[in-house]
Amino acid sequence: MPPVWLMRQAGRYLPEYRATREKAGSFLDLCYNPALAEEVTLQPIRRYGFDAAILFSDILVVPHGLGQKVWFEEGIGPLLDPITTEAGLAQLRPGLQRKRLEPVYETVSRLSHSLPAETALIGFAGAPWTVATYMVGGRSTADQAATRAWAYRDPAGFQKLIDILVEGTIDHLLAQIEAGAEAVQIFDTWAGALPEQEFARWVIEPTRKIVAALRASFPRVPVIGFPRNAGPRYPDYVEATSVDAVGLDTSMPCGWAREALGGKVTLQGNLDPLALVAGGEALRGAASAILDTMAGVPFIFNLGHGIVPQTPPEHITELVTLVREKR
Ligand code: 1CP
Repeated sequence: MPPVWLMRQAGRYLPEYRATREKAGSFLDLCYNPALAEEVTLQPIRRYGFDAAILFSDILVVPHGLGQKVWFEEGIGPLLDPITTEAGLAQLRPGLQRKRLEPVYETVSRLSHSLPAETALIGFAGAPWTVATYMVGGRSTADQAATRAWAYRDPAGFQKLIDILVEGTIDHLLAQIEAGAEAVQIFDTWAGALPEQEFARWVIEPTRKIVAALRASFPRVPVIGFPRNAGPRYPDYVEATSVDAVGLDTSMPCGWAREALGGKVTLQGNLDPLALVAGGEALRGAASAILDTMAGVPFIFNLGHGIVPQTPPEHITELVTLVREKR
């Protein structure tokens, strides 16, 4: 009987999201408007009755809260004033400016009252490595080259950026939990870009520190890790970080994940977002295969990455019905 929610379940595929987004002005204005951010978090819950709501925000509010210039350009995505050397870290303030992010925590607090009692509220942050790729690259990059190059050229300098992000991320997640988040997810979208040694240093170690700090204050709040495209390194990640649950990306064979991790950690995933776009037999076949493979181990049905804007909203109704009929 798996619970179901979907990554990027609030977003541009929903007409009601597009309408609210227009009202808000810029994307960051929406993230920092508690009434409107609450509204877009609730929209997919009203439509589909998912078992969990994920806070509407973005991973890039953390660099913004650290003082970096961040803005969103229509058709491009996030843009940042890049930091590419240790000297560039002087742009940042000494710690997370909670004041700047106060509207985000107010959104969480509102949601903890407005969500139905049976709907879990998930807070989130980007993992330090993934957030660093945007801070250093200045935007979304295909291969995270500038960030990987800095990490090789000057590991001690790059470590300082990661340390700032570890502290800021702990602070940001603690504030969300204090405001009412019942679980948190750490998104490491670009984890798969790193070779083994680098993966241990820049993906596993920072995440381990974050999980340990959260657990010290809130031992019962589950932490979901999402080391996207980490492939055969998933078991090391799970073991070393001690996350409670792990999000499987689309490329991960469910049978392999079940064999390696089933029962040790809750598994979450991993329908291809494009199967959701296609709908029909492709969707039913792919979703059923996942549900059949994961039957009997702790499992949360989700996508292997986020919903894409061209997804027909009615395909999600079909998916949720299918997951629930399997119960
Ligand atoms: O114009 C719009 O409305 C912007 C689209 C959009 C949305 C809906 C962006 C810009 N961010 C979001 C919200 C968002 N982002 C959520 C809200 C909750 C939900 O899931 O419904 C979450 C959890 C995120 C997380 C996020 N932002 C990640 C990690 C997860 C992932 O998808 O890999 C990343 C990498 C970002 C950065 C980001 N924000 C937005 C864009 C276009 C990007 C760049 C993505 C890229 O590099 O391809």
